[in-house]
Amino acid sequence: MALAGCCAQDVVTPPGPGEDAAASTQDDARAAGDRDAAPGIDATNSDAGAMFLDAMTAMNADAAMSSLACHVDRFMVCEDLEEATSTNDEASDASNLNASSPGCINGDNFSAGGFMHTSRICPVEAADWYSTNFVHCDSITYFAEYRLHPLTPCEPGALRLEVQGRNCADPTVRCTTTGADQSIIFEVPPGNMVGSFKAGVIRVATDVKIDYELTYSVRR
Ligand SMILES: [Ca+2]
Ligand SMILES: [Ca+2]
Repeated sequence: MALAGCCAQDVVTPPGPGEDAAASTQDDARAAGDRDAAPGIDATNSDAGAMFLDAMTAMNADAAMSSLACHVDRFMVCEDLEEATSTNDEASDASNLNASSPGCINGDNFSAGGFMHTSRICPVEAADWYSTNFVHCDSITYFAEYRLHPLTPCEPGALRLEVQGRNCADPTVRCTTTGADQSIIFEVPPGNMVGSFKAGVIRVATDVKIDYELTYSVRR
């Protein structure tokens, strides 16, 4: 017969010489079983394969993450000279960092300025908080910006930059993330007071030691 491939099984063929109906039925059943079994086995292998690949991907991701220089043994010595005698883990204990310009020294006499500070987060620290004095202008709105740049290779999000009282959802505040770098820029409206901003470098990942640069600047 010239039938082959997909359509052969659909043709009812009378038992030929030496064959009987029962044998044909067994063959058909076995063939049907094979047809049913094959996709089932394939699907199982496929699921197992996908799970295996997922597991390998996760393991590779974990391995890649733990191989980053920031991940350390938390019991290892981690020197932080800035906190040798007192900690700055909470906003109330913030280290003071003075900018080269606090905004408007008087009236609307604005000058741009800032600082760059290099420091370290150790595995046992919750955060590093810094306070910076500022002065409002009489009628000028200016911008203040904190930028966090990790110097130690680490996954994005291992640290979080925060400025007390400034909410990223506020239209006068803009928070951006570029790779591991974070920035918070916000408006400083006209006013008649002297105050201080408090910025925190918060440790999010566990068992990390990260050197970083915190940059502050004011501009119009
Ligand atoms: Ca520190
Ligand atoms: Ca600290």
